[in-house]
Amino acid sequence: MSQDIFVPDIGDFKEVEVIDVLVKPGDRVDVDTSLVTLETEKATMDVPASVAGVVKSLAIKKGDKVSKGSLILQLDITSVEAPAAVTPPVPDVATPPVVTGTLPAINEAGFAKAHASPSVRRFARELGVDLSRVTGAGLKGRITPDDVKAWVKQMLSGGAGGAALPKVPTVDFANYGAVEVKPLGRIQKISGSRLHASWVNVPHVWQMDEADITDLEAMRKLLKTEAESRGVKLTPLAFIIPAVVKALKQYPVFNASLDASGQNIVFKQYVNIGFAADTPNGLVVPVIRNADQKNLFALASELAALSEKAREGKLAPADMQGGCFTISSLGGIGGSSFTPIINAPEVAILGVSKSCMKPVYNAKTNNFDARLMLPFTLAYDHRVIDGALGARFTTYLAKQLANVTALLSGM
Ligand code: CAO
Repeated sequence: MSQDIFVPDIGDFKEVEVIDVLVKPGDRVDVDTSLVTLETEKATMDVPASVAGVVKSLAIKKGDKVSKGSLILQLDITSVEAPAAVTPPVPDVATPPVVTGTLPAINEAGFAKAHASPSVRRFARELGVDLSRVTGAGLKGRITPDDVKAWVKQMLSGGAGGAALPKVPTVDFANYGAVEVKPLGRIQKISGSRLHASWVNVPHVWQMDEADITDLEAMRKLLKTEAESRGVKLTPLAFIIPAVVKALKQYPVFNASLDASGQNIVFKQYVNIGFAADTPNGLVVPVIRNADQKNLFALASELAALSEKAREGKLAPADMQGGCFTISSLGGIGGSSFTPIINAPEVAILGVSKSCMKPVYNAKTNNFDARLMLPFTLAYDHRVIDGALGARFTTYLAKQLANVTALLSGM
């Protein structure tokens, strides 16, 4: 049986150039194997296979222009046998991990403009190398694989001014019992390198607080029927987003980023909120654009639609771009608090945990009242935001969440 593979939703781009065809007839591909590389004026992107199979025929060639829905190739999906139940070979323990030191975060705009072939771009991505920092020794300054390797070596030896990180010991786990080795998924590789870049480049501070959401929860229950009649599920996140929007408007530096030079703060005049979504393929961050212009039900329905698209692996690159601030909610799962990693170059992220009933002291009655409290943690970039502002932001946010009437009347 054969299946046609088309160009997925690639955002607003049309007539995008195919700069590389990465497979040929007869090649076996797995889910997520990159098939072709497309280049817009802003970035290059790989189109991965959505199913496994053997390439039967190609419908496009290098240099062609394609848009969403263009046929890429035909896959024979019957000839793919179930993977044999064998233990993949354990990597040679003598092989050192490729990158163990600190590399600066990738500047996406600079990376897209770098003069390098798709294979060099892929190589650089795997290593987490920002191509905009690499000097090309090839023809007309083209960056070669050797340039990338030399740059990494220089960085790891502290040649660029920073000392290399100490290495984690390499262990041959197979010496101690049976093991099974599985490669990281495509999304895990991308998010892993981004999270690592943020972890080593951004001085994080975590500010914890909790909000009294007793009235918010009562309102959510009250609006549930209306929401259901509109086909929308109202989860706490739909209320947390507008509260965050208000806090971002009150403290605009949280809705900002450092520019590539690290010398200027870019204040964004729009409010796009990303939210971490847990999917079978890994962590993704879809973005709700112009969240400040959407009401509760619109936010709830966009949340549900984007979450579903994320879980089905159908998010287009544009669905995950342009975020200003991210919310990571583990409230539906559990845990009393956690310390999220900033989705750099954003400067802050909110981690939300599971709400629970707690005794809260009431000074008026000199009693303890049972209140529903929502624990949350704000992580912020200390290069841009000072501690006092961090605490002001969380205090303000808790106030917005506690006063649901005011929160909804402002929408
Ligand atoms: N406290 C208590 N209950 C909560 C809650 C909270 N803070 N947040 C959600 N819930 C409840 C919801 O009300 C819902 O219960 P009901 O069905 O009874 O109403 C249930 O938990 C499930 O909610 P949900 O998780 O499906 O919906 P959501 O809008 O809150 O979240 C999404 C959507 C996509 C954020 C979530 O599904 C998800 O993927 N969370 C994981 C994010 C993640 O992995 N973060 C870590 C990133 S760092 O590695």
